[in-house]
Amino acid sequence: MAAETLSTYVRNTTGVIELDRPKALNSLNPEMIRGIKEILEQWRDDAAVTQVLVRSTGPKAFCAGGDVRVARDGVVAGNFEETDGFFEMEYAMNNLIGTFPKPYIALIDGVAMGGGLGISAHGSHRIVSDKAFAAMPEMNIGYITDVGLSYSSQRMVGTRGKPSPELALFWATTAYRMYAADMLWTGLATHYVPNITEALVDDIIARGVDAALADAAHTPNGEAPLVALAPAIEETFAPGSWEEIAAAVAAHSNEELKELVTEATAAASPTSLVAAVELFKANANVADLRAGLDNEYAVGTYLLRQPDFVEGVRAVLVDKTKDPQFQPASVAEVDKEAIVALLNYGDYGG
Ligand code: QUE
Repeated sequence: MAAETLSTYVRNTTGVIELDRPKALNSLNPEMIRGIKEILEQWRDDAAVTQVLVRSTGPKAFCAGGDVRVARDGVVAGNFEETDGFFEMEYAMNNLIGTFPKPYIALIDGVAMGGGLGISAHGSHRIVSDKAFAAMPEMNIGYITDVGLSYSSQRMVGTRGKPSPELALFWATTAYRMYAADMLWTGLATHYVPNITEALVDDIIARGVDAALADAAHTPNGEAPLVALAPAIEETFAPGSWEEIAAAVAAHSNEELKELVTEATAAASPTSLVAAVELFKANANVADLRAGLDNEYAVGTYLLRQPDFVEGVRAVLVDKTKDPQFQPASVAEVDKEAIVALLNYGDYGG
């Protein structure tokens, strides 16, 4: 693997994937995605590789997402075939991780958003540090929660001991930042190591991930912030429509939730919010991760062709003016039926 933004190599019997694009917070460009996909296909069937470790070379970010600036350029140029192909390859890589037959270990030692969760959350070992946080902010760029997370987030169990589709939908529509304690409680993370060091990496490679974690893993101090918020979230983020959710939040006695949701969705694409609710409804009932990714692809390729994606990436990442003019501008005007028609609702009865 020669791409300068990614290094892959085998140490002892560990396949190591290093993200090395620090100026873009390791956001995944097509070369990086292709490189990860191809090396995983090789290591999956290579008996000399017993586990895979993915990490960042830099101290700041694990991975801030997919390179949506490149995707936006493709859309602006009318190059939909290439842009669709980018997402198709990324989702194939996510499914490869979700079905990987060996330990797949992600060292989440910094920001993990969007595509960064797609290369970590489907693995068997998601190790988070005090520098880790996780968010899905796609509603701010006219897109939806993808890379398999609209499927897997609804099924995660965590130390809480049960999944919560409502909490998952809350997380995916508000860009709420989960830090280590929230990630362990909800199941996004499996292990907590306050300070991830080279010694930990060396130990994982020398003795295997489970032996290393038996010594290094800790329990976070204090309660996860979501413990207190979860009851109100579960009373309001029931799968219905975004309008029902917004009305339930507005009528709820929990002022903290009301404020948080109002503020978080003020600059969100109305089309994204409607699409996210439908996508989560559909992906609550599909058979497997691949079917969940197929639904994301169907809605995602549709959204790339709507005005909000180009406008959202412009306002958030290109010009950074944070003033997106989304169209339609209200949830009531969104063509929900066009989105519903794209989705496989599995065995969902409603
Ligand atoms: C939504 C997103 C992304 C985002 C912000 C959003 C995303 C992404 C980045 C990002 C952040 C910093 C960088 C960079 C990219 O931000 O996918 O190159 O330096 O990659 O609201 O989906």
